[in-house]
Amino acid sequence: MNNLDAIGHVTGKSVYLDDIPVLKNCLNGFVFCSPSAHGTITSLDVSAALSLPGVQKVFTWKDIPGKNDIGGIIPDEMLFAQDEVHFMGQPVALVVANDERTARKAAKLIKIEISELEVITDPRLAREKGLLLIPSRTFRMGDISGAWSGCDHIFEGRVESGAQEHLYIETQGAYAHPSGNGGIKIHSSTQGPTLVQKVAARVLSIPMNHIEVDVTRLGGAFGGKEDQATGVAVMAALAAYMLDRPVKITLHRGDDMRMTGKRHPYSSDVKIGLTKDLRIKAFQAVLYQNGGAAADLSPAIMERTLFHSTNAYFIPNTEVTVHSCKTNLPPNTAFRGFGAPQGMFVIEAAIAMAAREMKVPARLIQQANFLKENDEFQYGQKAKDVNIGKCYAALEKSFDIENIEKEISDFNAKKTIYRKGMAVMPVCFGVSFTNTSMNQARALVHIYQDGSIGISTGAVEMGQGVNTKLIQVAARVFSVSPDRIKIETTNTSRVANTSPTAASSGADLNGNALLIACNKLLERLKSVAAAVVNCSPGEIEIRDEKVFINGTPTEITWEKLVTTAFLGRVSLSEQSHYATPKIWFDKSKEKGQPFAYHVYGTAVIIVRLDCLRGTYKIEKVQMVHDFGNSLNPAIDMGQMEGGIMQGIGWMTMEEVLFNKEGRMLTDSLSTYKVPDIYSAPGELVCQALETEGPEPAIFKSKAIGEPPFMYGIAAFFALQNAVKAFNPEWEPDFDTPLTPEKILMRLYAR
Ligand code: LUZ
Ligand code: MOS
Repeated sequence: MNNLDAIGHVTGKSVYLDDIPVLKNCLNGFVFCSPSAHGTITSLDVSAALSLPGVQKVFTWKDIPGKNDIGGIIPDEMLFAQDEVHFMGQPVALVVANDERTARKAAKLIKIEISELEVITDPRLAREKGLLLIPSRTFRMGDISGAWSGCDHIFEGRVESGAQEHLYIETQGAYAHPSGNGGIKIHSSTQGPTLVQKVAARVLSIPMNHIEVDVTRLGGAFGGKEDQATGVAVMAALAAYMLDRPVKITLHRGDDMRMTGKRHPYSSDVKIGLTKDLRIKAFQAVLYQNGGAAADLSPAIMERTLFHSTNAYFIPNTEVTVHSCKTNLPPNTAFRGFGAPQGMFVIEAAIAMAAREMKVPARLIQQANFLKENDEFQYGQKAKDVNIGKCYAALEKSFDIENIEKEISDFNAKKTIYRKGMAVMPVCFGVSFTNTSMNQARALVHIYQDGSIGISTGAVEMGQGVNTKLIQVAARVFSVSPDRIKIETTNTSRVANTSPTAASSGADLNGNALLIACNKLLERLKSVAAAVVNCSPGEIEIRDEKVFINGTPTEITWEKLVTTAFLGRVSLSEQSHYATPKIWFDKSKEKGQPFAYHVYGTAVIIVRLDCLRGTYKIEKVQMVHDFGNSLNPAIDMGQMEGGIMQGIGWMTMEEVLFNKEGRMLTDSLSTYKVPDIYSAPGELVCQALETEGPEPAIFKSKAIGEPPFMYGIAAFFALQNAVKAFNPEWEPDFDTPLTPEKILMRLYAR
């Protein structure tokens, strides 16, 4: 089945937040932000802005009826700065005017005086000064201090990974209006409608039932709207509530880039110990997470970094610590992979260090240490249905790695201005929110009298195709045409207390909840049919919109059955609840079974480097990926291609820069380079590993959102290998992104 949004998207008919017709008298808000990254506000004068004709109100923290707190996990983030500012771009005030231009103009008239304080952008420096967002955490297994003596080789090094801008096509925005009986309705471009509802209630000091959040679809999110859509939505709600008028806020691209957090940069120290036979005996790492000025989702991201710090390997003795450091940058946040890519880059860098010194291809070290069935992860879970070895073997076979390696070294031996490089990236990604309580979902299904079906869940469509997958689930259970089914907007009044659509688990959680509701309705309809034809419900089947008895078709159509049920006063609505079974985690021991299952796969990337210019081309990406039993191969392949491209972008060209004063230097598309069509791989081949798929995955179709992102890490090591082939004297360092500029310096480094 095609993505049901495809036609709407290409014809421009899909409705996004900015396409929702607003009510008469709608006002526009513009956010006034801190011009300084750290300081004490000594004066704030909004009088000139307020007196500009067309300006209705300038909101500051003083106008908040409830709590000035929008923190998602811990209460450390204000809606509007109060006494101090902690990052450049931090909201200080909201100007609300009759139109956006006026609001923007008025914001320029606001006078703020700030007594500057020291700006810290380096996470290591922050830690030295004791600036941590939350207490540090360590995952341990085996005996790390005793393990070194058993190693034949020990290597140490430093690893840096950079930030990444989400660059969702649709910027952050919200539209709120009074909805009667003291309520507020918020249309928000958020992955987490319930979080918006909860925080708006807290800030306005009204109960959650007075706030309705509605989401049609997002123009991309990638994690950037899991937590960070909340601020803008709550500002719109505040203004709508206080002024009793509709209010809309849409961030311009530059403002969005300056105000919102990115993927966390990490700076890490790593030590790895191996035996002669390439077995990794010991792995120790200390990671400094650059959290920005407030916790946001950093605690959860830190946790996922710890879970994935050994990637797809079994390492008997490990000790990994993450410090979540408070700096004067926008609060860094969720981004596809959620800390896992950063953790995996560290272990892969350590393997690359070892490979170089031991003069073997890194892939042999990777291969010698792959997880096997029932191996224990450092967090206590036993690895099940492990197929990393199978993925690698399939890749080796279809790709003929050894032969390609030889071709590449022959090519490099010709010493043209080009060099080629290759690298392999295995991936093991745990599926479930690491916070066990978030792994729950609900669905509401109505069958209408005419046989059409309406579905509400907590899933937010953001281009990933979850709505199409949900339709497939219902169509399969009822055995009706997908045309009969409509997915409603995601709305907190219809489906309450939802988890954000995140952690690659939107289809699993909401799909399983939907499955339960549909099955209940199906059983009920079967009983109705059984009563009509005088048999037992067990003999009834509904197939292709017809009722069958013991395999024989009857005259009863789907529509007739539904009408009969309705006239018989049988309920045609169902609401259901799903909670992922068997998962748990004990934080006091840092052990448990946090994931419903793991996704495995292996990719290889070949690059061709122009050693005169430092520019490069990704020649080929080939991978073997375990999709389980894919519910929608077209959608899953789209996620695969998009994910790997985004991963390659993070590793090679997307460079977020802040200066010492905490000013973002890459706040537009002329200074922040993302992959375009010219950066796409010359060839991309994805082979599906045929597996049965795990039970908790919806119809055994494995989660696809995040795992492919990490294949992109191979691009970094492939480029490194190409540079080494040109400049053998170069001592490789591990500092992403490996931009053409950085490559050029390394090509000629002595
Ligand atoms: N969000 C979250 C996530 O709140 N918890 C998670 O474990 C997670 N994992 C991946 C992406 N988003
Ligand atoms: Mo996410 S990084 O919002 O799954």
